[in-house]
Amino acid sequence: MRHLTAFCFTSLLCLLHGAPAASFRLEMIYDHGSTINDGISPDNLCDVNGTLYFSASDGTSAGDHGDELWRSNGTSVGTYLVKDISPGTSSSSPNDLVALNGKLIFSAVVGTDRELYLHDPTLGTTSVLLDIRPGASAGNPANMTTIGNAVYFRATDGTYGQELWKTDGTAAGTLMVKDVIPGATGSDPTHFYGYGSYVYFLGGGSSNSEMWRTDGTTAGTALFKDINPTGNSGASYF
Ligand SMILES: [Ca+2]
Ligand SMILES: [Ca+2]
Ligand SMILES: [Ca+2]
Repeated sequence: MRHLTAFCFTSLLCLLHGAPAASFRLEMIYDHGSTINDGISPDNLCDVNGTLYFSASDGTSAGDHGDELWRSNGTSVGTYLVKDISPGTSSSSPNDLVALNGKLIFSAVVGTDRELYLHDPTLGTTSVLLDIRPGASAGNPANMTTIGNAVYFRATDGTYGQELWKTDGTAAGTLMVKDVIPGATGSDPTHFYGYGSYVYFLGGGSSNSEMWRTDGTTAGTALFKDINPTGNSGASYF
């Protein structure tokens, strides 16, 4: 059993199946290869209405797909590659997977262009939600956090630097909330946390990193507390 457990964690995708009296059964549901180093290394796990989405690599040899978006319903037959976003052995390296109203939002990279993606399980589609930084340059969306009916994150459109963005899962509803530091310098918001009617986060940029909050509007985004008036408080992990 110890051998099986170690093998599972290093080489296979495993799920814990619930059983009465708080006991669990560890079961192998997917086996990509016969050697212990031939694992798919699932990461970035995210539950969307009972389906587990994750990033994994089936290898980089001819016929493999690299690190791409996978899904599992807890069965072997229901565990498979969702889409080879970066075609062939190159990796799209899906990251920051979050669920929003039954859909999956994440970032992926093709070439050097990491952008915001949407997977719709109902339609079976996986595509760029918005090319935040138009063209081949990367918008680099990151720190995606679902709060209510929106996902908050940071990104750059190439003009305003890394600033606060949000999306409702539509292209039209994906927008920069506020250019906190006017112009090309980014305020680099992180650590989004919903509380009451607001989203609290660490923002303000590298020279004045403090506790901010937003109600999702430009006018409603402001410094909440200047904890260290002479420097960075670095307020985080709310
Ligand atoms: Ca690929
Ligand atoms: Ca782009
Ligand atoms: Ca800016």
